Amino acid sequence: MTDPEKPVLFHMVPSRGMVARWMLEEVGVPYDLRLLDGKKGENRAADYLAINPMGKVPALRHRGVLITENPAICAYLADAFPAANLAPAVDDPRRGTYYRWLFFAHGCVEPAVIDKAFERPPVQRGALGYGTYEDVFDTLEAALAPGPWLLGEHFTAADVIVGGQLAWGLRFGTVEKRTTFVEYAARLAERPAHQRQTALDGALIAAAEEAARTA
Ligand SMILES: N[C@@H](CCC(=O)N[C@@H](CS)C(=O)NCC(=O)O)C(=O)O
Repeated sequence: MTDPEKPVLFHMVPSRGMVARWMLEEVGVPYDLRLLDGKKGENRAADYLAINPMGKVPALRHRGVLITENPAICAYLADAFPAANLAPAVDDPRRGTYYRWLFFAHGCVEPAVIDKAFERPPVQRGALGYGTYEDVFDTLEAALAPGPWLLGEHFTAADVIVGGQLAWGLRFGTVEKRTTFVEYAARLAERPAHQRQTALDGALIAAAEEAARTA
């Protein structure tokens, strides 16, 4: 019998699910993992499509509800487990700043980074939600410059999402190695929850590589 109070993460490695898992580690509650093998097409099999018709990970099930989209998962977890203090209270004016960066992450940073990675030709600045790549990263740099986190001293779910995207971009060369970004990523990497997630997912990646080698 599964406990509806225990979050279940539908996950693959490597994937954006690693950011959701980092968030679960920040929250610090027990969770179950359903690991899918993308190489075997498990995320496109009927039983998973019944869970998420997009065939994408991450997906989170909690209290009988399914949540997809990384920022939604992170924001949901912050609210569902308020003791972890990963979001400003609903009546705190800084909730506005928090929403701003959560949505900026998905609406601006993610498409800018992906367009860059796949060398998609630029379209009109006015028509593109994120404007230009430079606008996105200049804006983010200014927001991160005071530090240590997007909301100053308060580390929130917005840092998990933005930080996850920046770390990916720095690693794969789609985000410029500006000092502000590099130092922010280094601070994030020092977080115990981030280190736990990296070790746990690193072990899964190593096991998958070993299985592929010996297959
Ligand atoms: N908009 C989704 C994107 C999720 C996504 O694209 N996940 C990739 C892994 S990084 C995936 O599941 N790919 C497998 C596929 O589409 O078949 C989110 O932010 O959570």
